Amino acid sequence: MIVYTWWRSLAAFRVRIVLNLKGVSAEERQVDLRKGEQHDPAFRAINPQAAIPALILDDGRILVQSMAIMEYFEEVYPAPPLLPADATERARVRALAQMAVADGHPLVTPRVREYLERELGHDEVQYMAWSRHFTGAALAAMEGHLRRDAQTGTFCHGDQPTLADVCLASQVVGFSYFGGTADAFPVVHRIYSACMQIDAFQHAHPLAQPDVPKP
Ligand SMILES: N[C@@H](CCC(=O)N[C@@H](CS)C(=O)NCC(=O)O)C(=O)O
Repeated sequence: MIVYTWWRSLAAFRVRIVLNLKGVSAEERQVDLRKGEQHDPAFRAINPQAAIPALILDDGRILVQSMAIMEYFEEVYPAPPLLPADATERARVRALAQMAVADGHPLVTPRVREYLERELGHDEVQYMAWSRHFTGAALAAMEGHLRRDAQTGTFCHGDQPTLADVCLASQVVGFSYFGGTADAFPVVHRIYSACMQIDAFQHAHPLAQPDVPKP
């Protein structure tokens, strides 16, 4: 199995966490988004969307989109479960996950940055403000639900990590990229701290990756 990843990618971070939680190993291939390697024809043949993560299974089939990949691992490697058994509870976990994956993260990807800068003339300061705003808005939404709901425990849903925690962790790290700190969101912050006690999360963290630029 081959996973296309890059140290700073939030979507790849999510997939790394799930691989670690499930105890599944995959060969990692780096796609440097800063260098635009996602646009290389060889990579576009793997993912025509020009985005990571992408996963090549041992039989050659290709999976893309972090949620689809994570749910694939959940189905194929059920232990430990990252989704609740009950359908209504699963919907809650998926909803929390999507606040990060579907609503927050897509607005701060390199392709959005390129458009803002090239087409709309935004500068670095404006881009950072945009990204902080939308990343924070997703965290604020998660905070509201986590604070209100009785199912919130040590983690987003009870006392074991689920896909909601994986996505929360990626969103918190994304917020830090843009100068935000999760202590503005106390429940999110508490849950993020609990996640980061777990090796699977720690080892997947962007700053723990071998391709992180040396200072
Ligand atoms: N919704 C997708 C997002 C994938 C995505 O946009 N990945 C970013 C890195 S975190 C990327 O490769 N972006 C390339 C670009 O924007 O040019 C997922 O969750 O997998």
